[in-house]
Amino acid sequence: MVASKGLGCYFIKTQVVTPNKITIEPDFVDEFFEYKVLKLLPTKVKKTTLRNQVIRFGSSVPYKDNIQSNFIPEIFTQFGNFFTFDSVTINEYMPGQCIDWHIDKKDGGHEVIIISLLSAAQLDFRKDKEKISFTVPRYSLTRFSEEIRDEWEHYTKAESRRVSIVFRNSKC
Ligand SMILES: O=C(O)CCC(=O)C(=O)O
Repeated sequence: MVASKGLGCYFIKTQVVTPNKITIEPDFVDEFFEYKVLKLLPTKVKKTTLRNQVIRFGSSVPYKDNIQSNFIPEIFTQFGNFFTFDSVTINEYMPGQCIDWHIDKKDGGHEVIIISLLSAAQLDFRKDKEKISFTVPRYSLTRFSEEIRDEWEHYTKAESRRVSIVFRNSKC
C-alpha cells in the first residue's frame, strides 16, 4: 500500500482506512468464488488499451451498456449481508489494459465497492495536483465514498490479467 499526502492513510488491523472513506479488506473472497465468477465471463480478446470486456447485471442505472440480464447471478447474493447493491459490473483487463481517469456517475450511489480477482493492481486517485495510490490485492474488497468517491478521479492499469467486480446501488 502506498499513500501520498492529502488523505492521511493509516492501518486498522487488516484494513486500510483514510479519513476520506476508503477501505481495503484483504481476503474477502476466495479461489472458489473467483472460479465461479470467471465462468460468467465469455472468452474474448479485444485489441484495445482499455478494458478487454465489461459485462453488467441488474439495474441499468447508472450504466446501461453491456447489460446481460436484469437479474443478478446468485453467486453475488451472499454480499447482501455486507452491503446493498442493485447492479454488478464485471471488468476484465488483460496485461497493460486500463480504465481511464473517471469519477463514477452520481446515480450509481454514494459508495463504490470493488472486489479484485486474479491479480493485485494499483488503484490511483487524483484531484487537482494531488495523487494517492493503493494496492488492491487479489480477493480483496475495496470501498470508497464521500470526497474520494465524489471529487477524486480514479484509474487503474493491470500488470497481469485482472477481473474486478463493481457493486453499485442506484437507490441511495
Ligand atoms: O477495476 C477497478 O478496480 C476499477 C473499476 C472502475 O473504476 C469502474 O468500473 O468504474
